[in-house]
Amino acid sequence: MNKVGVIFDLDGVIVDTAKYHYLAWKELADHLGFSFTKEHNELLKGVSRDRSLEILLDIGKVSISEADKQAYLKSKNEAYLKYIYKMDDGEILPGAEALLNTLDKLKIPYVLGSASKNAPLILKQVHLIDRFKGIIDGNSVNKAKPDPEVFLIGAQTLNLDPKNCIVFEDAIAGIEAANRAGMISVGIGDKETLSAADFNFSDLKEIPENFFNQFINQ
Ligand code: B16
Ligand code: MG
Repeated sequence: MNKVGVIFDLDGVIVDTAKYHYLAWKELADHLGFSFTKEHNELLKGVSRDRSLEILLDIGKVSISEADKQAYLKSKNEAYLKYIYKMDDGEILPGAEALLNTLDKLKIPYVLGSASKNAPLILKQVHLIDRFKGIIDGNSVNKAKPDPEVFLIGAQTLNLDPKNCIVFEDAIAGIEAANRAGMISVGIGDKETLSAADFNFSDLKEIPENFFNQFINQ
């Protein structure tokens, strides 16, 4: 029996929702009167919603009350959801479905480990929700990545030792979380940016089917 399992990050690995986060955060920055660029948006990848707002306010050098923060978190999410409701299967990133098919064939179980509180909705929109053995998301954790909590709950859901879990991640904070959890980390995206990962691929299409052979039946 296989002793390994996989934990997938969502944004940047299975789908690209960063572009919608960008549009929604930009709307808020415009409202607050400062510019928020795509480069700024890079800083928010893999970061929790609350922390993203803190970073955005730092960029604009804006200080607001706790009540306003809560109101802006709500309005930003409402703006973001307008884009999410328009998503469909066409937005699944190249190679993702083929990789899930490979894992099914190899009988390697997989769960989601995302910072997003919208993860179940996004997976529903792209019709992938029924494929995952479990969804661990921003609603399931107390501590955001780079804390390993989300992935450690993922290992429990898979009923596997952390060292036998392979994490696919596109964000520095996510790779750090996987490494701190004692898991096998796979960086998806820029190799230099994700140099702390155990393995690197520019996208999921690049992963050869025999990649998993080194971990199974050992
Ligand atoms: P939400 P991931 C993360 O998703 C995004 O990369 C990050 O930009 C976002 O702030 C975070 O989810 C929270 O998302 O506002 O939907 O709860 O990469 O961990 O799948
Ligand atoms: Mg991500």
